[in-house]
Amino acid sequence: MSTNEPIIDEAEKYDFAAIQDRWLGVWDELKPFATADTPADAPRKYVLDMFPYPSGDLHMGHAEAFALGDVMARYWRGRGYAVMHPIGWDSFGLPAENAAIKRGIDPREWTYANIDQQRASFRRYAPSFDWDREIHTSDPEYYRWNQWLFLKLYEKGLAYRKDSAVNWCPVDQTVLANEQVVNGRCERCDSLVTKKKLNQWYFKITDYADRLVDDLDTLEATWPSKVLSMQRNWVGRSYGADVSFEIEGRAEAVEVYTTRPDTLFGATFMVVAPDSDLAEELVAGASEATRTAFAAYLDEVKKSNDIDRQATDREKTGLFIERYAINPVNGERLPIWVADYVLADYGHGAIMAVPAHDQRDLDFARKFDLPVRVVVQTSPLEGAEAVADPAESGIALAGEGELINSGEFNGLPKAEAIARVTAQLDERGLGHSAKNYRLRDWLISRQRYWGTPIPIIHCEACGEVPVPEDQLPVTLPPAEGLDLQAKGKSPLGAAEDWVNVSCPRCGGAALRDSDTMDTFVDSSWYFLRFLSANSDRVAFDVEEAKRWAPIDQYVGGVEHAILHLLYSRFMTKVLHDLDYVDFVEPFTSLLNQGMVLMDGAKMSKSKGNLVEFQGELDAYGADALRVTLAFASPPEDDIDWADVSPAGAAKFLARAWRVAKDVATEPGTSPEGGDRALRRATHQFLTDAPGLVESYKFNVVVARLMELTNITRRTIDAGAGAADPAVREAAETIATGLNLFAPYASEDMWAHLGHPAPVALVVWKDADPALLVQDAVTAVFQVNGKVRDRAEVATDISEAELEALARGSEAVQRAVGEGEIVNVIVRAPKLVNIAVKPRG
Ligand code: ANZ
Ligand code: ZN
Repeated sequence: MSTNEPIIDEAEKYDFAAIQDRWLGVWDELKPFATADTPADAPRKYVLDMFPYPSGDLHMGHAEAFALGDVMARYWRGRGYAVMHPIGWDSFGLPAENAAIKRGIDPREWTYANIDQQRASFRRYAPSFDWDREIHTSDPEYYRWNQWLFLKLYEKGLAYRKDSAVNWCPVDQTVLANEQVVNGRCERCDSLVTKKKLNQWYFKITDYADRLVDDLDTLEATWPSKVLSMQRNWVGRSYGADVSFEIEGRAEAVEVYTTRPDTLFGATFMVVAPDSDLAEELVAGASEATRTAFAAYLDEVKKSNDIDRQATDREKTGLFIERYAINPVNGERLPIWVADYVLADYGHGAIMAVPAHDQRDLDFARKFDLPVRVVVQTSPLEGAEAVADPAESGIALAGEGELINSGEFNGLPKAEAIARVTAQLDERGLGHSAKNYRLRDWLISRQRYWGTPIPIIHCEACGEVPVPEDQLPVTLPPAEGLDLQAKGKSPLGAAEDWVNVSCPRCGGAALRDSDTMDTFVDSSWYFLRFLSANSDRVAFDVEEAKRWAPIDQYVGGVEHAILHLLYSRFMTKVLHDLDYVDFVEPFTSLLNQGMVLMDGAKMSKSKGNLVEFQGELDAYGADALRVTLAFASPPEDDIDWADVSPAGAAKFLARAWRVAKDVATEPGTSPEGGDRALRRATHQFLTDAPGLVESYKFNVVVARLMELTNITRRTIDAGAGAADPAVREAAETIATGLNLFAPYASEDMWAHLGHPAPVALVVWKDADPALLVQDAVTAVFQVNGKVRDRAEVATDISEAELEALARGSEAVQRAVGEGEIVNVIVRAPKLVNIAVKPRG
């Protein structure tokens, strides 16, 4: 598919490589996108692409994402805005470390070499970045502020340490956040994740759970609805009630959380999470045989993860532990079981089981022969005569209906029953309404080298002591001599000189915390660092944040729909509460671009369908690549590289470029009096393009530019030709419009049109609505030379159309009457004469 031949046009040579060479140096000098001197009162937009991870050179996925983000950045400049469009690298993280281990080099070397390569590729690809704001999260100048942020959260009680059973990847030898466990496997290396008890650092994101859900309402119109629901589901807020159950032989009642207090009369047993403290306590009072069986069961349970445990299609396992709970509404004795489908750290780690109305409880009841009692009368399934008994059918009745077998509550519909049962429990002191969240606190500590050191010192006398702010950054020690693969402990712990310090509080011997931060901390606030990228005084300037933030347009892959966005939203809210920013949501609009596929599949080296970014860039040039990506489909859709034509895009660019080259009028020539039809086409583009860009219909904008180019070419080839002032107006409009997609060709066009660079900062011409009106003339319809009717018609009306209009006129038809039409003369657009002779 690749060819290294330049694109040759018959008449003129459009040589993308020469054009690239011509402008790169000029732009380096001009720095058109620097934002340092933006006037204080300028209208502003902040356009940001999710920053890349330096895993090698840029790939086609980057090519697409950055081309699309650049459309928005360039568009807003064309609309007269000062635009912040920075770039940096998310350069800490495991892959660098693993690559370094494999090659026996320092992770720094690998990381910064990749950054250099990506930077060089970016320069050629020419997104409109403000290069003066480049950041790398692995620079001490950056991660120093991660540490600062950590200390702010620590002061507020939002960063804390606790012992907990964490997800442990046995291959990567590190802790994983719940978010990084996919179907029970490590997100990175795909090995089965196990549980391990460790002392870990957490950020208290659960304090923000409600706001993380509620504030999504403000993004309803500007974020993809899929992302909004992924965010909502991740927080997983549910409403229900906490209900107290007395336990025989125990002083204190046990609380369970249920979203269905209306089904309380249908509870037939209780289930406790086997790995909870409660299970351990209750089982202590059971027989020795049961205690032994429980210990064996617990061992098994510890091997599986939360996701598998909750899978509905999983064979249910469990154990009766010889204890009983009392149902608070009817005094019934409910046997207590332990089973792994109940999780220790959700709700209260214990449930009331209602097998008739909850599928997992039903599966469990059927397996262990426990009673099933229907208490909500649901309607039969479509086509069925009656509701099947769940004990028989194995299908729990989850639907709506009225209560039965529920004493005084019989006859109430579900919603009302939930309210009434809860109110009554409340009155009797046996329950109250409650909320629950799936969201857990954010585990941020990692036992790895290549990350931000946690700025805490552990002193035997003083405990946890924060590193004083003026001693930041706590820089990473050199990797040399450290065992980066230290099993189950932090490599940093072995850096003797680094880890042994004196306590900032008492001066005694103390140890640095040897964990590093999850790299999602780095990316949770980087968009603010860009605003003061070079400051060694502040993480970001509060005034700059007021001026530029929040981000007006965020562009990136849907693979970040949950974690990165959730953490950024959390950090923004924290910074808001600490008075550093005056907004609560960081990204006002979000665009998720699709993927670039090859032959219907995700590209990968192993599949042999990898299209190399550099190869395409060499073959077709940056402009053709960018036009191809924008033109292929709406940005949210996937693009199959097998179906697109960068060569076709290059031809279009050559055509547009030659139009500009052919223009024969001087810069500043007034378009007045130019070809009306061309002027109309130009102003129609200027009218429609803003709405199209702002609704992300980039492919349509490219199509419209192609159309305008063709009309302009036709006008040059006919009539007044290249000297028609409307041709200049059209060519200038094409150049400024094309700049969104093809920075080089448009710059060259602009130069051929006699203007100085950069075209990217030229504000688009205003559309003139008066020019949109089609030119009209009055046509006269005659019958035997006598005027019978008139009509307003377009100047370019065809003869057939005009004749049809005349024949359709009622006045003409009346004049023709019963006569025979013998001749019709049509002079478009002004006249139709119908000759008629009487019949007979
Ligand atoms: C009785 C009941 C009857 C329930 C019914 C549901 C349907 P969400 O919506 O996800 O919050 N549950 C509570 N704690 C649990 C735990 N630690 N492990 C596993 N399951 C737990 O789910 C709340 C429901 O999940 C609760 O409502 C409880 O089952 C179960 F027809 O109580 B329900
Ligand atoms: Zn101390």
